Amino acid sequence: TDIGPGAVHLPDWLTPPAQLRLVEACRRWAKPPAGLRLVRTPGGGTMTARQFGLGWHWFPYGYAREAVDGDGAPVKPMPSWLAALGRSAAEAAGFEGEEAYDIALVNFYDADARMGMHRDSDEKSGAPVVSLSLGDTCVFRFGNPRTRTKPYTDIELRSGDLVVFGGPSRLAYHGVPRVLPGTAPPELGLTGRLNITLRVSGLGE
Ligand code: MD5
Ligand code: FE
Repeated sequence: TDIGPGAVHLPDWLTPPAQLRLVEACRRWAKPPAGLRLVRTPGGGTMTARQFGLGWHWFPYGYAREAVDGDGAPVKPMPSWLAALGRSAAEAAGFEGEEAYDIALVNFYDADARMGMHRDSDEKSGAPVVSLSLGDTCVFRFGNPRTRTKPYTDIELRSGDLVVFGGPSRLAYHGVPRVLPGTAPPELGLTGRLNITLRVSGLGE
């Protein structure tokens, strides 16, 4: 289903076993070094969703190979199977491209976490962003490329859902106003929500 120009939502794209494998991989990657951390914003605040990266580490506002605002350790590599999953997700949504997915950013939301309206503009490539949701359902706010306010559309993203943001939606404002606690599939053993975004850095080697 299209949720906007170039934004494609494929509910239940990941099978339950595929979801479980991703959650288990996230549990390993979230450990130090360069594991899950609080993101500090330049204004002195902290984001409520915690994050880690594979391949590249995101900080406000850029990318580095080390967890520069965390423990300083080198980021874990982007596994080739995850890069391949990014490509097949983009293709499932109708996007074609030759650039390799070389970044995974994983956000963990507990019951109280949210993400304010923002644009993802630190990548040097226009390749679509692939978003995979695991665990608790959230309300995702899909905005527009001009303002962080209306018009926007709120949709629920559930465990296993894929959304691909390409074309004119690549630079749209978006956020996560809330998480619906206790809605995760029980077999994942997950309290909270994980979101994996797969991106093309455009930064080269
Ligand atoms: C999330 N993560 O659910 C979202 C999913 C982030 C972030 O926003 O920056 O880590 S990615 C949603 C996204 C990416 C690129 C473009 C658009 C949405 N969009 O145009 O709406 O944790
Ligand atoms: Fe974003």
